[in-house]
Amino acid sequence: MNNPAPAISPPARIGDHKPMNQAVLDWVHEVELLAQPENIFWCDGSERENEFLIAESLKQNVLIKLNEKKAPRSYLHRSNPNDVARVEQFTFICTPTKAEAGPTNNWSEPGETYSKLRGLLKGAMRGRTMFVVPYIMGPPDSSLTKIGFEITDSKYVVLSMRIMTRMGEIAVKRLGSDPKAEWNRGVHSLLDVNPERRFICHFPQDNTIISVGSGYGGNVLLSKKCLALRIGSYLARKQGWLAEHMLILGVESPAGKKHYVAAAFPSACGKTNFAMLIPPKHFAGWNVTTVGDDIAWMQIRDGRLWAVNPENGYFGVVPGTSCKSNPNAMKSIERNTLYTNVALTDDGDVWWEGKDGAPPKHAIDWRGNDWTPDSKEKAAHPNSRFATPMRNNPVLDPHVEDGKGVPISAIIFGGRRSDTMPLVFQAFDWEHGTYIGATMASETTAAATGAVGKIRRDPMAMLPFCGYNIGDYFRHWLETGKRLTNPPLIFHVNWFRKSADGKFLWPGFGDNMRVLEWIIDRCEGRVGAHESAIGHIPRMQDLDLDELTGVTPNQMRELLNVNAEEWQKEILDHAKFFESLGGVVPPELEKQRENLAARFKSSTRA
Ligand code: GTP
Ligand code: SPV
Ligand code: MN
Repeated sequence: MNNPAPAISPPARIGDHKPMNQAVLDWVHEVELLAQPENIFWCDGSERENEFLIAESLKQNVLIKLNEKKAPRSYLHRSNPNDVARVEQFTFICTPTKAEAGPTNNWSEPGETYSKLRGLLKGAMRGRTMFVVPYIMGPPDSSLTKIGFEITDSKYVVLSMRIMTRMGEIAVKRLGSDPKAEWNRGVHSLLDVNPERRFICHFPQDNTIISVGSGYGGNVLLSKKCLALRIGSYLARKQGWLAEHMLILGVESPAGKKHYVAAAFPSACGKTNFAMLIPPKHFAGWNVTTVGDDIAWMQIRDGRLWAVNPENGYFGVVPGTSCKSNPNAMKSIERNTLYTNVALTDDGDVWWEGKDGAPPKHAIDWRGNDWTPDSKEKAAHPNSRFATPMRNNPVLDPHVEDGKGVPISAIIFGGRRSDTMPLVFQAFDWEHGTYIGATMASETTAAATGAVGKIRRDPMAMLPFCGYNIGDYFRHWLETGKRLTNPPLIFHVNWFRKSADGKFLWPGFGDNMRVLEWIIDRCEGRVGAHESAIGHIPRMQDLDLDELTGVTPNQMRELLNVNAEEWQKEILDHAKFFESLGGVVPPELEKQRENLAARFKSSTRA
């Protein structure tokens, strides 16, 4: 459990890698005076340091070593049961005015928030080691790449940051000694891991993040949602680029033509799986490669959008991962993997619901209790995760380190919708695509605390991650479109439509290649579609459905159907959502809704 562990004393030369930059030194000193740690550990990201920290973590029960034969160099961490997911209700954007944070964010006044956090951090690291973790987000030679420093009192955070970011010496070198250089300040303390003292606060104007009271994932790996998305989106608007909650994949046709696609699905809605897709047998010669599985930073060059993955590893949902659903993920997590909140088998291996083979007769569940197949509780937490280096991925794209990024041919939005949304449709143009993204909705998942399965609007899958006013974010999308002479085509997909008896209509996973092929063919202008009120939809004959099993022609019609009644409700709900944002939505998008409603009227008349 990530309860506070005592300070550690490293051997000489480990933990003394101080940067030259006076601004960093001053800031670390300031936090030291406040938090009063027993000692300071300056990380360099070396193998030697990593081995030392793993050994300490094993001694202090922060990690459990897994069976070296079954899961080489892999470890299990159990987080506090009160701390197993992102906490949106405790996440704040602290801009000078509430209007800058906008209607979708929790806002709190920066001055008051700093004082409250200072109060909580006062003496918080007494008896503990304070780690300073330098890291960069993005390939080393990208102009988009950002530098961050995270101070933390959690070894689990340090070990995870080493997987998830390019950590250590590389960041210190890149920063250099210029006291005015741009870098992100991140302060994290576990405190006493109590939800009553759990706050994830962002100060975009100061490029600062302070996170207290949690030891889990997106709350504490400050590189990820906090920097790469919340602060990132704020910087992106200011600097004219896009920071998005999107996977990036490469897809190569048998003829050898390659496209890159970025896709925004909300948390636990299929990004990692789509990014590692293995095409079905029928698609021999097609190849899908992964650039990123969660976050895309995109800039305009030559009138096109070019994307880089700022991360260095995958923090993926474990349950449901199997050799059937995602063989590439299974290969990626065979070794060097840090698991959080999965079950431990009696032979020191990991197990979770949905893993291949029969469940173990006995295991220790994610809380550390005995578990058998008869137990009522799940063995692995539904939001249990793996952290694994992206270099483990057998289908890692060769351009993942390319600083100029990969050119994006298509952007896909998608969500978990049991009705209304067809399998796939294409926007008429960028502005219409922006509307589709702005109004997308999805069922909530276990990735955040709170109810699961509740439909909510989640614009561009960024509802929990947009670090400024959502109206300005929509405006930024519209303006970006105007600067693109060769914009990506925009699509919407739904792998999760259900039949009347509550079963998924679409097999998903590898078979999503059938939809991806149509998308690529649309980009190349060589496949047809039906022009419906909501956009271009493939007719049955436009999709390659050969050798598709388990979907009847009737089910296929249902998957592609636009039900006018459901869409009347949907459009009303778009209107309600825009209204709830209190007047920040750009008029172009209001107009898009009117056009959509009008297209339905004229199609029923026709
Ligand atoms: P975050 O890491 O939270 O951002 O999640 P993600 O968007 O990367 O989602 P991920 O790929 O991990 O999938 C989440 C859940 O959706 C898993 O339980 C998957 O098994 C399931 N899933 C993914 N793709 C499909 C699909 O095509 N069809 C169905 N039915 N389920 C899917
Ligand atoms: C998400 O919730 O979208 C995640 C997991 O990718 S976390 O890093 O915890 O935010
Ligand atoms: Mn995510």
